[in-house]
Amino acid sequence: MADQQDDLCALLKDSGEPTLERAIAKAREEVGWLDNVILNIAVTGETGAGKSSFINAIRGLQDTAEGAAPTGVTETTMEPTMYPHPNMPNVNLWDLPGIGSPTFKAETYMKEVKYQNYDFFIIVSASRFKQNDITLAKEIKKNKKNFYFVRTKTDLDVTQEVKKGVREEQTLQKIRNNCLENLIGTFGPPPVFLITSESLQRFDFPKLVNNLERDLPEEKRNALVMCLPVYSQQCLEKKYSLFKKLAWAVAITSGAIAAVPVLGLSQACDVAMVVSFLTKCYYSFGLNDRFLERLSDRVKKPILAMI
Ligand SMILES: Nc1nc2c(ncn2[C@@H]2O[C@H](COP(=O)(O)OP(=O)(O)O)[C@@H](O)[C@H]2O)c(=O)[nH]1
Ligand SMILES: [Mg+2]
Repeated sequence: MADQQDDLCALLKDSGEPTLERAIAKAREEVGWLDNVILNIAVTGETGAGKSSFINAIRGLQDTAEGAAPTGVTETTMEPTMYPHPNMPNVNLWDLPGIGSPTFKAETYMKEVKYQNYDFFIIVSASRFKQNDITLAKEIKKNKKNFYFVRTKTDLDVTQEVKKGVREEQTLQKIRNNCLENLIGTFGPPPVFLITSESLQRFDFPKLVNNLERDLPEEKRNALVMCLPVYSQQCLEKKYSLFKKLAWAVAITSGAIAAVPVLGLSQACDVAMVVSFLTKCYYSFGLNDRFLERLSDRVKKPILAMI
């Protein structure tokens, strides 16, 4: 009993609220979004630009994994294709056909792809951004949505230039200038993020995520942090603070439900909520077999030696 009292006091302290009622109300608000928040990310660009590879990387899937978006293929379906996140079914990545194809003319593109369904747009190119990309960005802006220019396959340029004796930093600066040349007159200096879907921790992907987090409302920002694969220590730390913040809320809410005086039901609710939360932690931190196997391959250590 004394232990329970101590636990309750600790939970109240974490909540920052003066009374249990207020703490429960706040906790309910905090966890309410967990199962309900919806995040729709649109990825658009020419065929071959690297849309499908980027979508797979964000979903933490290798291109050959079951359920991965097919890569290196000439697109035949000319309509938006939805790829739900494997661990967060309310987070969807949308592979959109490039602007300017006969079916998707620049003027009607936004309407055709049902722009209002997406939280933001990633405009992907493996080279310079072209007039169609600029037209699209203008349309997105006109419709009060955010867009981000993402330059893919940066790893290939860097490797090629290193062979000629050019340092990585110089190559990155050259690509950045090259991309900005086309865009700067139209948008001021728009952020362009240089990435490689082969390895998200390299180049500007962390910066892109910081920008997305800055622009998204809190619940969607949390969903983004939760769903991204662990690609860096900073990413791991963000996940850690998010789950830590949520842990007290889940503890209080599940405890409050357990106080409902309906025989049998209270415990069922309590356990289901805690299990659902722990399952989210498990996948978000990449503790499932598939992620551990990939990590083990990358660091060249057996799984048991990493734990
Ligand atoms: N090295 C490297 N290859 C990439 C990258 N992104 C895509 N690719 C490759 O480029 C080709 C086309 O990519 P894909 O994602 O299918 O392009 P999409 O047509 O825009 O969906 C595939 O063979 C990918 O493996 C990247 O960042 N780095
Ligand atoms: Mg594709």
